[in-house]
Amino acid sequence: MSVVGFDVGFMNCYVAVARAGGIETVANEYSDRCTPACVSFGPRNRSIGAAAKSQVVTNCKNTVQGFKRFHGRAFSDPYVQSLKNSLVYDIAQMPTGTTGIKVMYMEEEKVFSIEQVTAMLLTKLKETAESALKKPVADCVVSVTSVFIHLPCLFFIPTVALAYGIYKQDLPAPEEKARNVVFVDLGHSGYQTSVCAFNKGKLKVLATACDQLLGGRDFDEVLVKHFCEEFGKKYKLDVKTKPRALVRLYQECEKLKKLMSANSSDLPLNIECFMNDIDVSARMNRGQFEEMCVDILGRVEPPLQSLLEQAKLKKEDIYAVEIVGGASRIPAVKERISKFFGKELSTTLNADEAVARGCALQCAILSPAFKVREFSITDAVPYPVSLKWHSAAEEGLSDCEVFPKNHAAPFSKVLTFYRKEPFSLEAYYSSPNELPYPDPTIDFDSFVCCVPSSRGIKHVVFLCLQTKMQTDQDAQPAQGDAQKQTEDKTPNESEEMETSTEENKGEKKSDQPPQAKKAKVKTKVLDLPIENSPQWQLANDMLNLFVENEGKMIMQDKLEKERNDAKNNVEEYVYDMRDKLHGMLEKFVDALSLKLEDTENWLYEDGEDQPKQVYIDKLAELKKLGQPIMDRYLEAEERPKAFEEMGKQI
Ligand code: ATP
Ligand code: K
Ligand code: MG
Repeated sequence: MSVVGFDVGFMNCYVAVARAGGIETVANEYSDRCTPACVSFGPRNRSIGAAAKSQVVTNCKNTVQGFKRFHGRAFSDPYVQSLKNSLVYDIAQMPTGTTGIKVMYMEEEKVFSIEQVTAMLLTKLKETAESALKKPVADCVVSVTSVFIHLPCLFFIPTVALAYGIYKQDLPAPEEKARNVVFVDLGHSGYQTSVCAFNKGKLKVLATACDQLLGGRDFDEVLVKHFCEEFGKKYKLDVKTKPRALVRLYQECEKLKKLMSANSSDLPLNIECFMNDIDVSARMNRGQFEEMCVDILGRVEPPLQSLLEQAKLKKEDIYAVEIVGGASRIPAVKERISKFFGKELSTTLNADEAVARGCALQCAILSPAFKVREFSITDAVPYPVSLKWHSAAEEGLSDCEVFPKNHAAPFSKVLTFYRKEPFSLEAYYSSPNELPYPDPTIDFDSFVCCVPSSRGIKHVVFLCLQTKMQTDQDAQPAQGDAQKQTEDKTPNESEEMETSTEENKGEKKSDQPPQAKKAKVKTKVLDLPIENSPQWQLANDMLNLFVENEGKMIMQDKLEKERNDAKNNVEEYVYDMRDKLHGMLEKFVDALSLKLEDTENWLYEDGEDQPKQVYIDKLAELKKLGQPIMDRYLEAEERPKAFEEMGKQI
């Protein structure tokens, strides 16, 4: 059984695998542990990862990067609309209303949904994992940002914190005062922070805060904007009109930004043949850069402030501040975080690989194939959840907040309703305006379940918030999943509803509602199917279609690769044999050398683009001529040796 963690970043992806010896980040076919989140479409195949990134400039209209931000967003979402003009590739509305990506693929215009493009990337990451493990991926954990509230997984598993907690040897004992550690991840697109309390074998998320629209990209954009203006004045170039030039400028600005992290002196930016055959050049230093980024830098502190307020902690209560994510390397960012907490920052975790490693660890914990040191994780509910139901007396709707912000999760609560009639319960996010996608056009997902009528009047509903691994596509908490309880009381506002939390130790007991103990009461246990009004959840038939199409595209890529390999074999043979003909095979040359020359020309003309079999046949044809020569050569080589041998024997 193979256990894998994927960090699917906005810009960079990492793959970590769990092995007997521990967690290991694995490299792709270019011996690079970082795989760019990039997919490129061509007339015959797709390229994914590093191969796609190399086409960002040459095939810019059909090379897609930075697509993570479209997840769960309507095409009409103002944020998506605001991005439309700054993208070099086209986006389009999917029939379901979500955002799709429009490209030329196999010489046809195609629109792929954001899920499909992400699946393509995952196909590549899976291949990377499988070639490292030499077996198929059985289980995996994929990182998502804490703002992916539409997903059935519901919670942000604090993977980075997990990676920290499991390896730290000196955590306080369970009965001692917990150690509070702040984690900061500043990636390319998002800024996520959390504060966690650690004891030996235990981690509790106290609070999370994020700025989902702050990342390294914003710093690149400041530079791009600046140089567009400068080149406009200096060279009279309107960079924004040329997608290719714009893409190159983004690449160069990102490089410059990284250089400025290491170097505070004046640095050059040179691009040859940038636009209209003009070479451009400019200079910048860290001081100027920081001045230009002052607004962006001002967004570093608010989430940190919010963490302390939510967790009711003072700066002195924080033991350490751990930073990860590529953009956390920007000196001004580090300076601000460090100044805010009044302490040196720690870099215990690998800034690039921590998330993938944490995912692999989480996967190992969840997988029965691995034994990981006992470690308990209590996550925090990032957005409060409420329940709504029609009260029995037809007095209208009742509701109550069952899981307030930062409530522990996974967690199960037992709610008791006294009803004869069937009724429905609807779960929803209590404060829609606090949700990360403040899009007025979206009616937020709600989860409804119908409780059927029963002969008795007492209904006990288990409400579970969980981060358990599910094979089922439904976000349907089975009763057996009830995992945890405390003495927590939910406010009881309605007469017919009584809420309490019950002792459920292990799965066996939780299968049986507590009433079962009383002999007179007959208990019927039902799984209540949850109807999700999934704005953006893929319907099953759609999902199947996508899976099928992905399979076809994988096959197409494979065929194209085989075709190219077959072509390369012909080419290689031509060069190899020609070398030999001038060397060791010289005396055996006959028609072959002409044939080789013909074939070489053919490769650049009619043979440029042929089906695989044509190349295979061509190679066989050449070998038919070449092999006897090789044989004769070998024979001639062997003959004197054989005589020598014979001589010795005589
Ligand atoms: P996200 O987490 O938002 O999905 P990601 O995981 O792809 O994005 P990372 O790989 O953590 O992002 O970080 C990439 C960002 O970090 C890019 O903006 C990159 O330019 C920036 N970065 C990397 N190294 C440095 C450096 N030395 N100085 C400044 N910025 C850097
Ligand atoms: K990353
Ligand atoms: Mg990241």
